[in-house]
Amino acid sequence: MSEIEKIAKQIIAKGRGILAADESTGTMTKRLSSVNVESTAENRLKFRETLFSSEGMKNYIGGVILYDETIKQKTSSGKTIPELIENSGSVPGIKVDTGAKKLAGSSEEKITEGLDRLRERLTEYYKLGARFTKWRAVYNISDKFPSELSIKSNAHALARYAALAQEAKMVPIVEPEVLMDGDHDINKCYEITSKVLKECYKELALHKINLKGTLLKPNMILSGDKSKNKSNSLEIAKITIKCIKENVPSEVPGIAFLSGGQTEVEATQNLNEINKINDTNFLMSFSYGRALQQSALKNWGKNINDTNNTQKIFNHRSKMNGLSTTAKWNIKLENHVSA
Ligand code: 5MM
Repeated sequence: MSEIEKIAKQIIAKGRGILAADESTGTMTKRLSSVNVESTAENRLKFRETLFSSEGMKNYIGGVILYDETIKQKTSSGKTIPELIENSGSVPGIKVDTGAKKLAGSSEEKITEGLDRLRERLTEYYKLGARFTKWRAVYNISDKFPSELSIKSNAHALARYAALAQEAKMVPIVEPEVLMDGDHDINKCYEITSKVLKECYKELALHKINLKGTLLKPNMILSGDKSKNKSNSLEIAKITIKCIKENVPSEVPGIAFLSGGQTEVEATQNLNEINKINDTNFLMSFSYGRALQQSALKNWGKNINDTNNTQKIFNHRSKMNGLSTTAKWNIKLENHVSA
């Protein structure tokens, strides 16, 4: 087994998942202002260091996705951030796209950029300690979207990124996110996500990607956030597994779902349900941003020096999600957190 194949499995081995802490400065500024904290490089580091040095990292977080600023920062004790992550047995990763921009030709849609100088940036990130990478494409659902142009051009960019990441000996996480915004039903989300995934794997094959050394980070199949017909966890789990089975080649070792605007408990419950009925060989895990950090951030915003309680909250969320990867979570466990 090659090194990247080992790493792909290691970061989402049973009981573990990924902490997506790769918010760009703009997004992080929104998150921090929501809890009335000024977005300085120092504060962004302080919050992230609080999470990365918590106990929950050791047992439940197999990988952390960093942002360019963070991977170059040092902790209060002088360690690099990748060293801090490795010390807890987790693998440092890096977001390498430079964001979703207006798609020329269909200007209400987005194309993810970042291919220019990517080879050089990947070499630098490897030296800094990154062993896996992430690139996110976004698609909106509406009567006319996503267009064929958006599906094809984003799949092409994802595949070119994945090829360069593997050339640089890092695992590419392929993240095509079909957004939850809208009033569409769950079947529409299934239909669009299927189309998007098919196109992605067509392009990945064309670019000769070793699928065993990749991970997929998709959305779960959900109805739109404004839909009147909400599905229950079992329905979500069934249709999500169906979509994955039909569109993801069996060589892909695992799926690390994004949370995409679900509440913390919804994201945990839905993944737990997926693992209860998972009849595939894919490891089914998480790569959550908001669903791992929201409550911890809220507490930290009240007092940015309250490391202890912020870590307790993060440990709890990490544990709940860790349990959901082996279908051992249940709602009663949610009452046991104390901040
Ligand atoms: C953590 O947020 C990530 C980066 O966001 P921006 O580049 O827009 O600042 C994002 O890619 C994230 O990794 C995924 O969307 C998953 O996060 P959620 O919160 O949906 O689980």
